[in-house]
Amino acid sequence: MPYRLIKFAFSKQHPEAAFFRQPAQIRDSYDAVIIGGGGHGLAAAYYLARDHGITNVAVLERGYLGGGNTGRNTTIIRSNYLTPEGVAFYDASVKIWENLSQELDLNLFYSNRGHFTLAHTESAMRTMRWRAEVNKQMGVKSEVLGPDDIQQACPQIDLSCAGHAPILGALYHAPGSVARHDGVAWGYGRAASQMGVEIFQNTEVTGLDIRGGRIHGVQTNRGNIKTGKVLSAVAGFTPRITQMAGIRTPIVIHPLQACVTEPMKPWLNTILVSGSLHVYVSQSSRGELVMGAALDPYELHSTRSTLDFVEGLSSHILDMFPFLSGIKVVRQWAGMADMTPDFAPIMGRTPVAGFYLDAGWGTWGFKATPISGKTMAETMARDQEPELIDAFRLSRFREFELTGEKGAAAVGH
Ligand code: FAD
Ligand code: PYC
Repeated sequence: MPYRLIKFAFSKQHPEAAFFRQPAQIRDSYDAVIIGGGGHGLAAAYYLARDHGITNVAVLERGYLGGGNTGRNTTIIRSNYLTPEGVAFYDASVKIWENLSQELDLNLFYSNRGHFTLAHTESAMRTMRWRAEVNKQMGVKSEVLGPDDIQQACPQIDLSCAGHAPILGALYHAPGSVARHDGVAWGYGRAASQMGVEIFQNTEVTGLDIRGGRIHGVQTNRGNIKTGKVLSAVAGFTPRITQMAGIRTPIVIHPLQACVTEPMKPWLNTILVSGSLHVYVSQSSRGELVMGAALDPYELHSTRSTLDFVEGLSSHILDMFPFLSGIKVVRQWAGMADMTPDFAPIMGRTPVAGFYLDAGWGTWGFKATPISGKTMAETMARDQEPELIDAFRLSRFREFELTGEKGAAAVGH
């Protein structure tokens, strides 16, 4: 071990700046309180400060930053959605992602790989053509490719999938990328903190002070805070917070599991998703294969992992890549996905004045982190949603105006 490191460890002075300020005391009041220190909550805090000059903000996180779905996801970033509203929204996010490392001055390992959604049936091919056309109309690079192109991009794949489900083609989306998930939370947190935002970990919101149809503050395990603006950005915990607010949403929570293998030499340059086999895979910068599958099929507020999941996933991955049979899965985990009936998020104002909701991110919200932070900050600052998120308003459910993204939101739905 280098002498300098030993000296540093035993020194009483550790000059490295903390990643972000952690004030010992929570103040009695703030201009805005954000519940949830995941990517979305921290990004909203950052854009509130950067774009709207609102810096008297507290972010309250019941655990540690990025410890929710932000630090549990498989980091796929893309904008090849099905509805024009979805494509425009996620494309705006991709554009921010492209320069986010520079903006936050932190290497987020943003890595452009290209994204293949494999089609094994004629009806899946039809959806791919549909998505490609919508994407092209919106200026987003997506096209339908045939089996030869897939084989060329990924020579290791068995296109017959062990004869179970031969691959007929794919939707190829050149902007498809991956990034380092926890870095995103830390990057936004640090940048927000540098502008004056206060971040409190181990601080849980336990109640909301709502009187006369308006928010007046929050109760926490560390005392009460007065504020006229509250954002709930708590993903899998959303039903608990909306219950405190007396608001009904159609969100239900399902576990979503994922796993990684031991590291291998780089061989997979692209992101591959198979809707029919219900699996997806990419290779991380550390060489691990990052893999996931469809949602667990029942509602559950839990982050437990199951053997069923790795068994099912492994058998389908081996259909595509039989040569992986000797490779070990070294870690698995789960998050709580806040699912909406139309697979689109819920963003904006609510029936409680000053209480804003950023939820319904299910299996698809990591890629939206930058644009959701930006648009929710604007909504809070102006008390009015930007047009970009109009299709995601809560009232769409009672208006029967759903934003149907089921065919594009993730795998195997
Ligand atoms: P979170 O990161 O969950 O943050 C919410 C925070 O709120 C948590 O830290 C929680 O502790 C805190 N909190 C909750 N209640 C309270 C309270 N009462 N008081 C204070 N704090 C509270 N999306 C993609 O785009 N691409 C993918 O490849 C992808 N893969 C996924 C794979 C898995 C296995 C999972 C689980 C999800 C995946 N997602 C993916 C979805 C994505 O992870 C989420 O939609 C996104 O991370 C949500 O971010 P968030 O900041 O809203 O929520
Ligand atoms: O949103 O692309 C996605 C995704 C893939 C797996 C989970 N979410």
